[in-house]
Amino acid sequence: MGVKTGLPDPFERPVMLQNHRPTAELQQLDAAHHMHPFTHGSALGKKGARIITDAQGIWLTDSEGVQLLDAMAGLWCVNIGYGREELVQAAARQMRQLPFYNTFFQTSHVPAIMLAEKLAELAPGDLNQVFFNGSGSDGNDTNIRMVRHYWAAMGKPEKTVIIGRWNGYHGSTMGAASLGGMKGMHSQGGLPIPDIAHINQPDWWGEGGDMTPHDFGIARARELEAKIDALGEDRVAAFIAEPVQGAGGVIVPPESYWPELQRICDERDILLIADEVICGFGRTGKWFGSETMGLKPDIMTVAKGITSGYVPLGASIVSDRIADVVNDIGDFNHGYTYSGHPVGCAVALENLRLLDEEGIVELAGTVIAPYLKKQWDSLADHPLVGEASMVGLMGSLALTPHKESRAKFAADAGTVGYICRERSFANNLIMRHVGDRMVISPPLVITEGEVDELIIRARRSLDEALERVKAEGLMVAAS
Ligand code: PXG
Repeated sequence: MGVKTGLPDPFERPVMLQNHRPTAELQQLDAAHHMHPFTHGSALGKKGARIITDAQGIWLTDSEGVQLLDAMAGLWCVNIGYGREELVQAAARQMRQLPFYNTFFQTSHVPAIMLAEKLAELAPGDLNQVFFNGSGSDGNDTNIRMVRHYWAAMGKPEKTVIIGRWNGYHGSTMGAASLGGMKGMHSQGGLPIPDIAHINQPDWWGEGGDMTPHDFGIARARELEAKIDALGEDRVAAFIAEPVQGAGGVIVPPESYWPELQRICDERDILLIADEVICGFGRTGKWFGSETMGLKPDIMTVAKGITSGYVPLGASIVSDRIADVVNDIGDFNHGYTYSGHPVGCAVALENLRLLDEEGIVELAGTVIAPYLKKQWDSLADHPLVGEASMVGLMGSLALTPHKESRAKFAADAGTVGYICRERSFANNLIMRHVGDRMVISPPLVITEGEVDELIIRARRSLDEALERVKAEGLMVAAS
């Protein structure tokens, strides 16, 4: 029934295939009633969605009983892997005891208190106070309001502009999508909101031209300085960035980049918001991307890996410097019904306990990440691959028709990436494409044997994609 992986069967229990309607019927109902995010709905309706029914470890099973290697950890979030009964029990216990209570009107509850303490302990520096959100997007909306409120409380109400980066991703709400630099998102629904600005990303492979990576990293960081000068320092509240861009294609900045940005933020009194929604909780090989990349944020946005995706939860982890002012000035008129949801907090606590006590983050960073990097780097010799990058357990391949010149394809961006992604799905490997970059972010619990299997499937997918790209006459560089 399942596809042979060459590995021991990762399932400890039989795959349940009989508990749902036939695939075609499910696809029909999906097309009729379910609107998918970031999807051309009617095109998907014609093709039919792949329906996932079951998961264990790093393996998914679809409605036809086929096993897929999930090299994306769901959506960059299932850090602990699928099927951890301890998280199920934590949720069930909490639902029985206190399924919901709010934290608005001078009340609190044990899971929120314990999780806030744990996050303060894990987070670097003086990031000691926590505002709970439901997701990464509404976390970044919290941050917009909090930093503007902070500066107003400091007697500088004109410091409202927040600078983000083109091709950065911070979520899908009006505020978060405005902070992000996805032009396809800005073109729908009247974005960006006022007082948001953007600078260019540190993508040396794609945009570095003849510069060395070092010089390019410095130049891209200094765009922040130039933007602050152009806007006026007294207008700029904060700079927001992912320590390593995820949704933008796993863009690993040159080493010179973050130290220079940190210098600029410090010298110009600009708050630094690190969006750790993907990078947090072990993804980069340490607990937070800020540690891996050496930055000292004033606020960190976290979500996804905080619960390993088992239930939704997000948080803004805030420095004492900001939180003390916000707490003192009066009411902060902001919050969500599900801020600090007890079930989310209970699952997060159990998830963080396991990541910590089982040494999952430690092992991922010191053993699995170097092994994955070595194997992933071996794909750089493939004729379709220009650059292989990997930080911790997030990696990308830049596809190119001509390695030496780092050329882009003449075909529309994403045409070749999509072909490679289709071949990858055909080989039962979930590997995404972002334009013409292939990206992975497997669960932290992936084993060395499973890494080998991932690489075998990725290479096979690249081979098949190359064949098709050549056959369709697409192996042509843009002029
Ligand atoms: N910040 C970052 C850095 C993210 O990656 C968000 C904020 C928003 O989080 P929520 O929980 O509101 O989705 C994200 C989300 C993709 C993809 O295609 C990436 C995300 C979400 C959906 C798709 O890579 N990241």
